[in-house]
Amino acid sequence: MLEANWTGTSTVPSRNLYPHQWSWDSAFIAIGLRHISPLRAQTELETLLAAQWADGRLPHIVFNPSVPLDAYFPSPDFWRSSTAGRAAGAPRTVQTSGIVQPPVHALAAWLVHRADPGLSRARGFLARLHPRLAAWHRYLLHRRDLGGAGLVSVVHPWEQGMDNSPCWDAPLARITPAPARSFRRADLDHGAPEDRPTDLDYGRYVRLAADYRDGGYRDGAAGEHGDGEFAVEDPAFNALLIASEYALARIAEELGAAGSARRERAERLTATLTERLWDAEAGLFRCRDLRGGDTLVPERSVSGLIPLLLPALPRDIVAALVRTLGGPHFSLGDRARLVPSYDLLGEAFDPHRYWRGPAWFNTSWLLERGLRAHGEGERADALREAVLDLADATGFAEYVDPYTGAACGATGFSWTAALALDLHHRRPAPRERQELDKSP
Ligand code: 9WN
Repeated sequence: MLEANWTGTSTVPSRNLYPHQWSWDSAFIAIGLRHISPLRAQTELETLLAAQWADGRLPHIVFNPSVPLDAYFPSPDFWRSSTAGRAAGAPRTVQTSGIVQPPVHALAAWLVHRADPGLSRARGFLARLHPRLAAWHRYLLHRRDLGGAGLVSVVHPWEQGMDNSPCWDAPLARITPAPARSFRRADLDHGAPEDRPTDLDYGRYVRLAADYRDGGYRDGAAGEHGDGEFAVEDPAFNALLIASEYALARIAEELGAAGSARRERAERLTATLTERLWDAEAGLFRCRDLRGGDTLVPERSVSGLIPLLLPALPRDIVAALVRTLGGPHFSLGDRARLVPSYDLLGEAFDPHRYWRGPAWFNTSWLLERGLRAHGEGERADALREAVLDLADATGFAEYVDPYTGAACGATGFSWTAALALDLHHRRPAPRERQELDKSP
């Protein structure tokens, strides 16, 4: 499947629905590819990073010029990166979007390096990527600290990656939608309308992206507040940045430089994340809506569990997150087969609609890692096996109904295949498994 989705320099998330290169998809894809072709995994990340803007931003889509313009909306002629993004340093030769996606890349680069350090050193993989990854983190930490407290804000729901989450309902309600006749959606050619975002939400996505573009993709200068109408501090986005800061520390050390400043920053950011987004009563992290009176969004999303990844999280928070994961709102190991994207008891819950309840494989992969990192081996094993079973049973579906495991969205979805491959390779060998099964 990854072979079928490979274009020669990168992997499309899905042949029909997403025919270009996506930023966080490529990071997850590289994490799987490293087990079968470390060279291809390195190339995947190199292709993405070659489209980086001079201000450090890593665009969420890198367009393939041989794909027809109407195959995906918003297409290159909407983003107009090389003209509208000129002042922000958009590349001239490749067309990209102007927004970003979660920074999983340094983590991916480190894991890819570890799969074949000899090849990586011989090709100068980390030496070439390190300055670009450092600039990417600098962009986020300096240009996107819109709340002024140290955390990064997303300025569009597509940036956070869970596009249609109920967490965006309140912040999006303030945005005047672009008129429906001013654009044509391409996603409905391939996806069922009842599974995809509504036209009204699409109109708002388009308005936000067009306003950002028309402002030259400018962000608030350091220390100033950006003036966009949508600015949210999201727990998963920031947790992934922190996890990638730890990875950058190890990358720096591998290259003979010091990593301690990055590790300290990762710890400081973990403390800030906890101060600003932790909700002890609910037992999970919340989104902070900067333009909505700087308040916490009262929705429970899988995003609020992802900080479980972080090694410096206080023990009581780890314990609370593990309880929330298995409790009535997410019900992992009980009613839910994989981690639902949104609160099973939430008013907006829908088992099939995009990011409003169904389970995605990347979030379960991240939580598997988090559980394992905090000594929850049995729960991590059970989640790993559930990911492997459902990836296989659904033909590598984009996402699944959290209760039944039925396939939804695209089939042949690259990160599902890649992350299943990664978990498969990290499974203990059969004899070790038998020993474990026998142990009391
Ligand atoms: C917009 C590619 C991307 C994923 C996102 C997922 C979806 C795009 C869309 O597909 O977003 O970027 O058109 O809905 O929500 O997480 O990266 O797989």
